Amino acid sequence: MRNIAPAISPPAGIGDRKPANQAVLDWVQDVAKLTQPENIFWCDGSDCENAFLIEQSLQQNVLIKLNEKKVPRSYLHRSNPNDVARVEQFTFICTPTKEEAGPTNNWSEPAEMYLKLQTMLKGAMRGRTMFVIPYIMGPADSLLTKVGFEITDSKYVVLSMRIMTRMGDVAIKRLGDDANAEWNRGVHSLLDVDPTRRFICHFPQDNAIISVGSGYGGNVLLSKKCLALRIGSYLARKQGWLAEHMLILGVESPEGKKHYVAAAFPSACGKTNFAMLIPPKHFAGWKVTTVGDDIAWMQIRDGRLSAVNPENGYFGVVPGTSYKSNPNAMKSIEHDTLYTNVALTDDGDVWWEGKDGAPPAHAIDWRGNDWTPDSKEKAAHPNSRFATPMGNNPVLDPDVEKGEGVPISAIIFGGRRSDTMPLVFQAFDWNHGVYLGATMASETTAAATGAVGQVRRDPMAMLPFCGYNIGDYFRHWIEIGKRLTNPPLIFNVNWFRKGKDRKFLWPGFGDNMRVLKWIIDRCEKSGGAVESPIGWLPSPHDVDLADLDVEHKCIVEILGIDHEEWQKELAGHQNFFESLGGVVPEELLKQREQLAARFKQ
Ligand code: GTP
Ligand code: SPV
Ligand code: MN
Repeated sequence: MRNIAPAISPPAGIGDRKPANQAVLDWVQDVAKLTQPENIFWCDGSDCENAFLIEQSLQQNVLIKLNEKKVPRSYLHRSNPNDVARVEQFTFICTPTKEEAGPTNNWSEPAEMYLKLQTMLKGAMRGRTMFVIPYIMGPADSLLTKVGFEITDSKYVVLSMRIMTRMGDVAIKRLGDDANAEWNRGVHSLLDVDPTRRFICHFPQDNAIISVGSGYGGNVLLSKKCLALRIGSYLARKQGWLAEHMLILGVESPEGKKHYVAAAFPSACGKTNFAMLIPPKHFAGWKVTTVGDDIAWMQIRDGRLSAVNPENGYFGVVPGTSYKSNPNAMKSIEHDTLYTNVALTDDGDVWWEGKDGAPPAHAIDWRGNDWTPDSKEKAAHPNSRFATPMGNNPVLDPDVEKGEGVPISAIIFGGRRSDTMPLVFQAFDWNHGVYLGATMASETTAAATGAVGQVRRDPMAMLPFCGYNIGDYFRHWIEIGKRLTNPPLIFNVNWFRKGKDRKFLWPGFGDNMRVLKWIIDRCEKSGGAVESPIGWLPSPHDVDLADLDVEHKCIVEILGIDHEEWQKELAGHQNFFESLGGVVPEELLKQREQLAARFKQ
């Protein structure tokens, strides 16, 4: 079956980097005893190991080599068509009590789930190679950095983890040989890629993850959503820091004054694009740099929030990426990139909906079928992705490896809302900002299986990623605020509001710089705003709109609020809080009352 390849036998010197740590060796033996692989391949992350695995993947049709001239050292992978996105309904937080997992997570009793998974994993790697991947999340010299080991029977996972994490010797060295050292245990097996036997399970109290039945992205790169967000958020609460679904960007003025901003937008709602934006011509001398595009780990330093990106690469949405929308992403994925589920042109190039230029007259679509511009099906899957090392990014921030992180001046929350939410507004204070995050909503996207375009509450863009009780998570945010003497200002943005013609009112992408500039002005105490029931709103002359080809009435519409829509929104907040069954902190309930009262004034 596709993507499930037989065992490989590496030559001497490859696949034999066994760590010295006895706890790791014992765990690997236990998993091998259960899954019965043909052999064990100990990864070291080296170039020759990578070259060998790519060679094997090409032979076994796990990868297709792309045209070396057009996209050097790059490959295409096609996942099983039943396996193209995260599966939230099969994602579990298996804490000792259901209360710890809370009202927004699927929960199962840990012993029960371990037993069920062990039954599925019994003999699951027969005839296959079991890979052991050592990796760290976070810069090599950061106190926040975590060690993980992922066992997998997928070469695609190994090749992706080498891009997405700092993998190999750096992790083995960091772990050392103390058998009591803290590290994350991740087990992944494709099984038979059957959606009815697909489970992504977290055991935060054991720092363990087990993922079966999938070969796709966030389900199987256990470093990412599973460790850096779900287990990460659980550890963060215990240890007094924050693990968030946020990009981190640097923004430097022509005078050389630099701020860092973190922004939480739900899946496929614009983090990668915002993190790499190129300011419009009018903003000559302004520069945006990327620290991270998906995950931020933030700790308190000198009374401020300080953020690191735990990842080493970007697993980004491909469709819609072009030289017009995101030139820095295009340059990042021109070489040394692993593509998943895009279309393949007849000359060995990649193609997707929204790429620059005319569509090819013929291509092979993401499923492997013939495709022409007349086809009804999309050539690339809407959740097709690139995995590319952050070193490819032309605007990578120089402080991305800094262990202490970068100081955060502003936090931005934002969703995909065709109505109600204005382009940007500012919270009155920290707790009001926490309320904005807690009540965020967004239209669902192809990043998770299920209906697309349905508005749902997605607090802090963490609904699918919070590894514990969402009420405790809100409480944790409030407590962090109390410890900050110099807290970031908190904002809300919406790039996706539509007019009566159902078209986006705001051009987005590079023009989001105009909003970012207002946010920076507010941080610098120089930006104007008017007080409104929902927070500080810029009036049209507070935002730099020079050279922007948008009608004034659209600007007024997108910067404004409609009181009728907001009455519905308020009811939505109340319904959401009630649906959580009494876990919402008093402070946030009070925020809701105050918001409602401000509308009545
Ligand atoms: P994940 O990787 O799933 O967490 O997503 P992300 O938040 O990084 O989303 P990404 O930046 O990849 O954007 C997802 C989709 O939104 C793409 O199709 C983009 O083209 C589109 N998009 C991003 N920014 C904007 C914007 O400012 N305006 C509009 N209209 N679309 C945007
Ligand atoms: C997301 O869905 O938020 C992603 C993609 O970043 S995945 O890694 O597949 O979860
Ligand atoms: Mn994401």
